[in-house]
Amino acid sequence: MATTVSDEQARFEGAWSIIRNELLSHFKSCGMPAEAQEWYTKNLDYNVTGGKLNHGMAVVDTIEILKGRALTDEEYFQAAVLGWSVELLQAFFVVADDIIDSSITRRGQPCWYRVPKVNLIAVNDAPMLESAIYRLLKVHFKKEPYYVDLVELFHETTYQTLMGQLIDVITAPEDQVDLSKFSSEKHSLIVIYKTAYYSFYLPVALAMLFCCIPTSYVLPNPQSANPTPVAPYDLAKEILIPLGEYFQIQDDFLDFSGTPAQIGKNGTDIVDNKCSWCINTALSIATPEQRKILDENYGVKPTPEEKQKMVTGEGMNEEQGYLGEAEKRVTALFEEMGLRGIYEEYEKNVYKKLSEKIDQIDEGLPDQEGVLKREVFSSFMRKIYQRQS
Ligand code: DMA
Ligand code: MG
Ligand code: MG
Ligand code: MG
Repeated sequence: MATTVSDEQARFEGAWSIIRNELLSHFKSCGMPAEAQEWYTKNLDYNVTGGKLNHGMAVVDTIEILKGRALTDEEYFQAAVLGWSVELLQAFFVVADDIIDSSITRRGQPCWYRVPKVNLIAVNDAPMLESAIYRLLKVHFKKEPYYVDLVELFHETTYQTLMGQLIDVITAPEDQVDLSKFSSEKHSLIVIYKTAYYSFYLPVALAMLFCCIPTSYVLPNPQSANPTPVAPYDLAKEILIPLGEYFQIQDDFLDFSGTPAQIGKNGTDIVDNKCSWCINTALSIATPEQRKILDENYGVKPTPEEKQKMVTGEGMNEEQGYLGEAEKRVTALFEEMGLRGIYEEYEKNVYKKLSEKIDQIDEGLPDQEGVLKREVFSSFMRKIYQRQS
C-alpha cells in the first residue's frame, strides 16, 4: 500500500514522543523539581512540534534515498533523532528570532516569549532547546565513527546561522531607516547565512554522514565525461545553498503577501526595517515618487495605539491582521508596483535554473556508493516550489 505524507509524518511524530520522554526522564534524573519539569515539558511541547517538519523529515527521506531502500525500525529511529535535532535547532533559532523581531504570532499561536509568565525566561529556554541536541547525539551516536563530524556540523551550522541573524538585525536598525544601505548582495549574504545552511545543507549533510559518505575525499567517478571530480559535500552545498536562498525569498515574499491564517504568523519585515527581497525588489524599480513613499513609511513603527490594537486584535482585518498606517502604505505600494507578478516570474526562473543544475549531477554507476542521487535535491524542490505557507 502506498505510504501517504501523513503516514510519514505520523511515524516521524511517533519517534518524537519517545525522544521527548527520553529528554524529560534525563531532566528529572538530574534532580530537577516538578515545577521545572513542567516548564521544560511546556517549552518542548510549545516550541518543537506544530511546525511543518519539512526540514526534520528531510533527514529521514534523504537517508532513504541514499540507501536506496526502506530503513529498518532501528535505523529509522536513529535517523529520526537526527531529524528531530534539526527541528530542535530550528525551535532554538525561532524562539530567539521572535524576540529579536518583536513578532506577535508563530505557528498560529502567540510567540513563546509572549506567553504569560514566560517573557525573558525565553532567553534561557531557547538555548535549552539547543542543548537537547547534544544530549541526544551523545546518547544515540557516541559509538558511531562519525560522531565528532555530527557534533562539528551542528556547531558550525549554528555559528553560521547566528552570523546570519547578526547581519540581518544590524542591517535593520530600529532608529535609523536608510534604504540606501540595502542591496541584493547584502540580502543574499544574510539569507544564505541565516537560513540556507541550517534548513537545507544541514539535513542533507547529516544524512550523508549517517550513510558514511566520507568528508575528506574526492569522488572518483569512472563514468564521468568531465574528468574533474567533485567532493560530495561540496556538490551538495552547490545546490542546497541556492535552494535555501530561494526558500528564504519565499519567506520574505509571504511576510508581505501571506495572510496570518495562511502562514501562521504576522509579517513584521516592513515595520522591522528588514533588508528583505520585497524592499530590495521595490527599490530596484521605484520611481522617485515611489521611492519617497518608501523612505517615509518603511521601518516606521506603529503608534502606541496601533500597537495596542495589534496585540489585542481590535479592528483586526481577517486577511492581513492589523496593520499600522505606515505599513499599510508600504503594502499597498508593493501591490501597486506588481511585486506579486515579479515574484512569480522569479520563482519560475529559479526553479528552471536549479532543475538544470540538478539534471547535471552525475549519479555514477547504479550501485556506486558515496554518490549523491538527483532525487535528494529534486524531492526538496518539489516540497517547496510555489509554497503558500
Ligand atoms: C528566519 O528569519 C531565520 C531564522 C534563523 C529563524 P525570519 O525572521 O525571516 O523568520 P520568520 O519570518 O519565520 O520570523
Ligand atoms: Mg522573524
Ligand atoms: Mg528574523
Ligand atoms: Mg521572515
